[in-house]
Amino acid sequence: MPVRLKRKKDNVNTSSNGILDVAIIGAGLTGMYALHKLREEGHAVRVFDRADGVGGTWWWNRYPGARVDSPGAPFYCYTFSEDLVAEWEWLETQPDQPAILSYLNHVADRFDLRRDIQLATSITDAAYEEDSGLWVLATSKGEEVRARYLISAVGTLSDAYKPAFDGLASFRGEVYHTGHWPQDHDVDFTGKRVGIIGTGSSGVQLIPIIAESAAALTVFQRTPQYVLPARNRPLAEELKTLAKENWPELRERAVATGRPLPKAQELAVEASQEERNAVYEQAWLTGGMSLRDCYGDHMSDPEANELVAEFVRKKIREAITDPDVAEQLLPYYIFGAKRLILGTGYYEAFNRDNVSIVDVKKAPIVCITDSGVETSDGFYELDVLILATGYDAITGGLTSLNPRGRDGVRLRDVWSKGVQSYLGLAVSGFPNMFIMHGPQTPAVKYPMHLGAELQGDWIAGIIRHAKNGGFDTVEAQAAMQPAWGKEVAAIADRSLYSKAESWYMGSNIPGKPRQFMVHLDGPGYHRRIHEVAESGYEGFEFSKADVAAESDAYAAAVLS
Ligand code: NA7
Repeated sequence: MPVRLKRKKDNVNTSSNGILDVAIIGAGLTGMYALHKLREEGHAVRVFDRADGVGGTWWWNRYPGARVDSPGAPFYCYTFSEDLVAEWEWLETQPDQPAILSYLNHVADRFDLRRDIQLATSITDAAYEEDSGLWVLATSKGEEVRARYLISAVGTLSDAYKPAFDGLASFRGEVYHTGHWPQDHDVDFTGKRVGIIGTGSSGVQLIPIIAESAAALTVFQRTPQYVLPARNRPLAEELKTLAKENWPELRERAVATGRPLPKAQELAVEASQEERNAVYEQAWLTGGMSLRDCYGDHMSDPEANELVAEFVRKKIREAITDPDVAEQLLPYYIFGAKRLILGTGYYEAFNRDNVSIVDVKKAPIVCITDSGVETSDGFYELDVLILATGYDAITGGLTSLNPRGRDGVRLRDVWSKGVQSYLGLAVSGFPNMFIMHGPQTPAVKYPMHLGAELQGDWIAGIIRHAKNGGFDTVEAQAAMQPAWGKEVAAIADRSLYSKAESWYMGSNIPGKPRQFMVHLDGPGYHRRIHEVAESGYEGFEFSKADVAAESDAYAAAVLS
């Protein structure tokens, strides 16, 4: 029988030398929920985050204009506590970054999370110690932390991607990445010549704001986007009341269908042109993701997809006065296959005299010099250069840590030809490590907080199962991984999401294996992991650690 280590209560979570039950990397919305849940289960838990505050991506993305660009309030929030829902007032339909960050800070206080969150601390190494069955972590503060379980809650969009442009370091002006926006001062664009590379969500949100004060703004665009009007506005009282009064039912529907409110069942291809146009116009006026969601076949039937895509192109042509500029902004790939973007005044910004667009697909960026950007057909002198170039999405946060599993094998090597996992939650060879919102899960295609809660509950369940059985080690069986990979790929192949270059596929990062990384059936995914739990965790191996080694490790840690 393994010896349960006795710990002095006050030693747990305060000393970096104590053995934790669970170490969590990341104090964003997933890590905060995992902390709450696992602590409720009686575990000694500590969260580490490199930032100076909680909030994960909402801590870092402080660029002007950053706001929720998925279905927003009152549903972009934690769902597990009716009291929390009742007491929090959302003011706008698409809350901005300060509003989301203040909500997450409220959650940290409300559930007394801060005492177990260690900020301004990067985890610089994570290695599984075979003999003891513990994870040994090194921190940027020079500490060594030992934990039975390791949870990666590093976020899907946390590893900022800076393309390796020749000469970038030589640029003498200001350089910012949207994902690492300055925390300590506002960036003033007044009267400056600003260049921005990238027109994903971050670029699209930022561009109209810079345009208002910059002397000149040059937008370096590689791929045009489908930008839908966000139409952020005060949140209607009726919707606030509906949400607060019906939360359990709405939550239940969101678990079952991925949406708290019913989804349109009508098909675009079956509607008459007149009907369809009326529906599209109304959805365009309503804003948010209404246009995508106004028919049920946009993301499954190429014909329906082209109908809605052409409607957006028509709107872009109408919004932009110069037809040549409009032409450059027209997207011709599957609508929604790259993440749809919600913008405010984006297309209109290109009607301003101080805004110009440069197509870097036609004339690629050759280098950055000390004074600007050189493309194959021109030079653009700049005072400020903004990289809105996105993230090594979904896997980058974890592969940049590159944990070492059994036999010192590195995760990056295991995933060098593509992600392998079981349920997207665990990787064979990496016992006692769980991944939240990682690859091969619905992370970015399911209500974020709800997905974090369901995964957090599942992880708490498997840890409880191991503990009750007297097991120290839980590991995904290698044989389960290929089938899981096929299951995720088959769902992607049936949809239109996998039919374009996007960060869902890893195609934004040179050299990254192309593989559709998102499980597209959120409700099905959560039913599936629930069934695995019900079966007694089929596909996982539970074992006991070497007790002597564990005791030695504990003694060494306590004595050091
Ligand atoms: P995204 O959506 O990944 O957008 C990155 C943008 O940067 C996109 O337009 C890219 O063009 C462009 N990019 C990337 N590398 C280059 C190079 N080398 N040259 C030119 N252009 C480049 O990141 P965001 O931060 O905007 O948004 C990420 C998510 O965060 C978003 O979905 C929201 O949820 C919030 P490409 O399209 O790849 O041709």
